Order: sequence, then structure tokens, then C-alpha cells
Amino acid sequence: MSGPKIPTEQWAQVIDKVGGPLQYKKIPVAKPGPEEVLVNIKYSGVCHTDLHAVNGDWPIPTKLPLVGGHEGAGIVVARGELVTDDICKIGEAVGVKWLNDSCLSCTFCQQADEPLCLTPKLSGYTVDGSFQQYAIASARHVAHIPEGVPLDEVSPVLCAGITVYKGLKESGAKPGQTVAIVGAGGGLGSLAVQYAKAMGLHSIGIDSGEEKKALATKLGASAFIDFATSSDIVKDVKAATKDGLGPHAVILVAVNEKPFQQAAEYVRPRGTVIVIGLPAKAYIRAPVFESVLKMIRIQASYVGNRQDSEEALDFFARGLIKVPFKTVDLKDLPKVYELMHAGQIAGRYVLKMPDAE
Ligand code: 8ID
Ligand code: ZN
Repeated sequence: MSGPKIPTEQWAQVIDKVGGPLQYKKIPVAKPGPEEVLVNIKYSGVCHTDLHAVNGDWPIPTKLPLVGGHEGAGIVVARGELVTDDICKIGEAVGVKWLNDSCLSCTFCQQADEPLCLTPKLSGYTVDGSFQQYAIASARHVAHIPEGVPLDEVSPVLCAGITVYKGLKESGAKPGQTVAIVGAGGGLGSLAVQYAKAMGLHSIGIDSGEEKKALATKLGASAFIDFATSSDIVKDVKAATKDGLGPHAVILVAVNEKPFQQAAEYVRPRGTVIVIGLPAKAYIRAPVFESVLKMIRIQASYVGNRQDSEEALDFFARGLIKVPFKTVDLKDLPKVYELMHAGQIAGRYVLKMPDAE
């Protein structure tokens, strides 16, 4: 299948070892395998997961050298011989997500629990991701971006949006109920506040600083609690709910262990704590006595399957989600990591590839 002319070399951000440094350099453009597509990435969001990967925060090692990134939005420019038009077309706008590929045959894939696949490929972690101009992804796993959607603004939906939308669904919170979003001013949190609103939920934002407070409030949080200045988070979160009994669900998207050890104390009886954030070496903790007497549920949630991805993108295409983002060039990724490490990013940073208009 012929498509646009593809260069043999491209710009990428690469690390050779855990801890970096990042090297902005030219590397070869890979060729798609039989069931893969080559995507000319135009924009890529930067997720805190990418920084965890550089820092070697998690027990699973990354591939090395590694091109990070898993919120890549671009155009399909080549495909393998087994990819037909009904799977993915040349010229189509697609997203390269965290789940780059799954086997589609294991017991979990068969039940549409693709994130639980026993042999997954993870973009920007076990395979090269979207911090390069041309990325490879499984044709059956790329997200199909609806027509007319801006590729810069939509890129953070490809991980942050899908993940929080899935987490909110898993929480079982119903329209009219209240969820607490812990990390509400960050990349995932700022989208969680909006998906919650679009799903008919009230939300309480928890994060720190005036900028994040203003952002969470503007995006729809009905209350904001500053974790750095509150003298009693548990009391303040409960007090922010109408009847003082606490939120029906808590969505944990912070990158700090402490809130993972507090949420069970303020979630409402029969409520659900959804664990999404992945701070290094952290443990979830809950008091047994109170948890039993309140019959609470603690559940983890991990990205989303292809259906969740389509639904999360559809919310965006309908104008229900506005991504708060700033754009910088691919070469400026180190600056983004610095700000992220310092907790100074309200919303998301999006990288612009050298050939994006
Ligand atoms: O599938 C998954 N489970 C999944 C998918 C995508 C991302 C998990 N993640 C993980 C990332 O690896 C990361 O650990 O979710 C976490 C959040 O990612 P992010 O939204 O990209 O990070 P961010 O933009 O840095 O936002 C984190 C926010 O948490 C706040 C910070 O101020 C920041 O705004 N925060 C912190 I640090 N401590 C807090 C606390 N004690 C807190 N907010 C409330 N209370
Ligand atoms: Zn991510």
C-alpha cells in the first residue's frame, strides 16, 4: 500500500539508561510489521508515567534505549500487509496509546480486559513511544480520532482522558453523587473533574496552590481543598459534601503516597476508592475497623480498553472536555520533566513535533 513519502531518519527524545539524560537526536524510522501501522506523530502529551519510566520508579524495567511517550496523536502513513481499510486507513488520524498492543487471545483479552493482557506491549515503556516523529503501533489498538478534532488538544485524552473516564466508570458513582478527585490540578485530575461533570457527578478537587485551585474550579469542581494548607483533610473532605458523610467515590490520581492512606477514612459508607496514581514504592493503607463498618470498596483501575478509548474520545468530540494544555517543541521535553518533578504543571504539556503545523 503506497502512502506519503517517509524519511529514513527522524527526530526523537531518547534515553540510554535509567535516570537519563534525555538525548534529542536523529534515529532511524522503523518499518511496521504485518499487523502494525506507522504513525506520523504530530503532537504528544507528556504524562507523569513518562517521568516514572525515566526515573525507573516501578518494578518492571523499561526497554533501553527508550523513546518515551504514550499520548501520541498523528496520521497513519504506512501499514503492514495484513492491515486492511476496515482496521485502519492510510491518512487516518489515530492515537498511539499506552496499550500499544495486546494479544487479543488470552483469557483477559477475550473478555475485553485488554489492559490485563498477559503479553502486552506498552508505548514508551516496553516499546518505543510517541516522543518521536514516526511511531509504530498495533493497527488493532490505535485509537481512532474523530474527524475535525484538533490533534494537539486531543493528545492528552489518549492516556489521561481514557484512564480517568474508565476509573469513574469503575467507581460506580451515579449521576447526582459526589466524587473526590485527588490530584485535581494535574494532567489526569484536570480531565477527571470534567469527565465527572459530563457524567452528572459533583466533584471535590484536592490539590495545592492558587493556580490549580482556579483551574479545578473553572473546570467544574464544586469545592477545592488544598492538601498543603488543610490541617485536617479527612474533616474538610467530608464537610465539602452536602450531608457531611463524605464522597461516594474517591479517584486517586496523585503522585504521593499519603492520600492513598487517607482516602478510606473520608469515603462515604458503601463508597469506593479508585486507585489510579502510581507513586514509586507506595502502599495503599486503610483502617480495618472503619473500612468494615463502612463497607467500603477499594479498587484499582488501569488505563482502558478499546471501547473505553472510543467513548472517552467521543466525550471530547462532543465538546464536553476542554484540555487545559500548553504546547512546547519536542526538543524542550527536559523542561517539561523539570516542571512536572516540581509539581508545577497545572493541566498538561503537549509536545509539538518538528513537522507539525
Ligand atoms: O492506568 C493508570 N492507573 C494510570 C494511567 C496514567 C497515569 C496511572 N497514571 C499515573 C501516573 O503514572 C502518575 O503516577 O497517575 C499519576 C498521575 O499522573 P499525571 O496526572 O500525569 O501527574 P501530574 O500531572 O503530575 O499530576 C499529579 C497531581 O497530584 C498532585 C500534584 O500537585 C499534581 O497536580 N498531588 C500530589 I504530588 N500530592 C497530592 C496530595 N497529597 C496531590 N494532590 C492531592 N493530594
Ligand atoms: Zn499516561
